[in-house]
Amino acid sequence: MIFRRTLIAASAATAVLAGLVLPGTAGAADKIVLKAADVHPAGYPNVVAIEHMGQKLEKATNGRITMKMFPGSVLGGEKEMIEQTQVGAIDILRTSLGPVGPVVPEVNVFNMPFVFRDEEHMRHVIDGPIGQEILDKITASPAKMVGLGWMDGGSRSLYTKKPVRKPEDLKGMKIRMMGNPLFVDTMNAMGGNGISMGYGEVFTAIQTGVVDGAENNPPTLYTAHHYQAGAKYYTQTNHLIIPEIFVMSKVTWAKLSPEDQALVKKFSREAQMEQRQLWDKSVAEYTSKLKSEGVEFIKIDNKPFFDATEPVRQKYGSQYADLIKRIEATK
Ligand code: BDP
Repeated sequence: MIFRRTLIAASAATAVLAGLVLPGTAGAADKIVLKAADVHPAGYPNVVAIEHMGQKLEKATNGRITMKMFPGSVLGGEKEMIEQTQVGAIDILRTSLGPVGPVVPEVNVFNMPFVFRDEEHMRHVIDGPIGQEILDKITASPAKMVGLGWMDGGSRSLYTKKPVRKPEDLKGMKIRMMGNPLFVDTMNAMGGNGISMGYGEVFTAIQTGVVDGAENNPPTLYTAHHYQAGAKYYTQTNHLIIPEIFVMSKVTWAKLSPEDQALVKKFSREAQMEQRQLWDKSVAEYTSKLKSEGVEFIKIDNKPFFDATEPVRQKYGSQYADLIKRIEATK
């Protein structure tokens, strides 16, 4: 009983002390620790760019706002992390736009196969008004997330246990795709069998033959070691150029002052630009590492894959015909 009373007295004292903090100086109660998360490991360009954003926030607020990064899927796969972000258990999430599609269908325009001519084109679109519109659509949707900025995810190509050069070679092959029906449709149209699966399960699935391969960019193929599970043929289909995104939980956003929100926006744009520099370096670095590990890069004419996926663009794109015209018209 005495112990209980002491505790109550102690917390009352803390409350009084908290009230004594002078205006303009940060008291313990004002401190904000942003929990950031990513499936990628420490050192990956996307993780580094978000960490730098945290350091800038810390400096600009004299240590009032800090960030703690949880890389390497320690908080779960992207689907689970999106859910945690929606309820405020994660403050900042960097995720592929793929699994955001089922939550905010409007973003699927960027998830369509061959919607961008190349990575340069994608960058111009995300940096310009269309990129901002899609971020705003996420913010305005009921998904409880604020769209902060974009990142480069390069081009996704196929990697398989047996070489693939044309759509017919994919016949009967099970290929892991990210969790979004659009991607399963894409792989089925490309000639294989699309299997929707979380990123964390792919290594074992390739190794045990549950799937015959997957698709991704070179940095992910390298850092996730999928080639070591047996997928050693990398066919340069470049079928998906999906920008990645980072978002803030609306629960967190609502707790920030307008000044803090403006800082977050400013440093988000800087993170978007910084990640790109890191990304270009990492693609070159991991491509050569993959080659030295014996991964065979197969150059192909990807037109047959482009043609095969036309029905997917029709199915998912017809409702966004104007937007697609504007994407195409972006130089
Ligand atoms: C990587 C993305 C990551 C996805 C992963 C996947 O950077 O966000 O989780 O692909 O395939 O390229 O699930």
